[in-house]
Amino acid sequence: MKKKEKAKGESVNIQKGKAEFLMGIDKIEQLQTWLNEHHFMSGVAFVGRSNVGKSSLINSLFGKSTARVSKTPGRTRQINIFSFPVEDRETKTVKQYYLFDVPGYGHADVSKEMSRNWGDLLDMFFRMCSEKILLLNIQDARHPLQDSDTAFHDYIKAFDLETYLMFNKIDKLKTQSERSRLKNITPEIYKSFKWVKQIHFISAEKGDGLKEVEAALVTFLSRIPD
Ligand SMILES: Nc1nc2c(ncn2[C@@H]2O[C@H](COP(=O)(O)OP(=O)(O)OP(=O)(O)O)[C@@H](O)[C@H]2O)c(=O)[nH]1
Ligand SMILES: [Mg+2]
Repeated sequence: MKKKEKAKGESVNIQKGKAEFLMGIDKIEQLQTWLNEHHFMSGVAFVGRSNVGKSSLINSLFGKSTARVSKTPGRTRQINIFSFPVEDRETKTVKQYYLFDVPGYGHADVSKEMSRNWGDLLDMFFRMCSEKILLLNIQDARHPLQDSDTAFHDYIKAFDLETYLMFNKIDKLKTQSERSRLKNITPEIYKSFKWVKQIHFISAEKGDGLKEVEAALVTFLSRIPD
């Protein structure tokens, strides 16, 4: 039985290069309307500090040039919504899900007004998105648990969303001791952040750990009842 389940899990995958950009939303009212109209949506949201590699990870998982990768931090100023297909090669079915590229938090270089708007947007988003949304929190492997990361976790714990933590840019960890220092903090994270169900060590650029992330993502999605 176990073997059969595993085999099925392996036959499900994201269809590469088929994610479709639907819209970028930066106004609260527009977001509320969209969320109301898509009440039964399921999918995945990518959230993290500016410049940690959210858009790069999206591109690696869903196909090149799905999201725009920035040269300057804080470029993603709106919630970008995409749809993407997941195929089950065994049953030959394809299902559509939503993907949300959420503006980075903790960017110091923005005006008060803009950062208030971000806060309001995120509030609306997290209040209205359901347990059908998986939250992927991306952090920089070289700088884990920055103040804004812990502040973000403090903030989202009330929403009770299943969350997976991605430590990205592990290709930049050059020494064994840097790597083991990062691995050593994981028990503490599971203990302090109960909503974090998985931790992955990845490189969106070099590809490390991405197969496991894709498998975890499609497993989460295939568990959601229709
Ligand atoms: N070395 C390395 N660089 C990466 C990796 N992932 C992303 N980068 C680089 O980090 C920079 C920021 O990447 P983005 O994907 O735009 O980051 P983001 O989180 O979407 O940034 P904002 O949209 O501004 O919040 C780019 O220069 C990427 O090329 C990685 O795994 N390794
Ligand atoms: Mg981005």
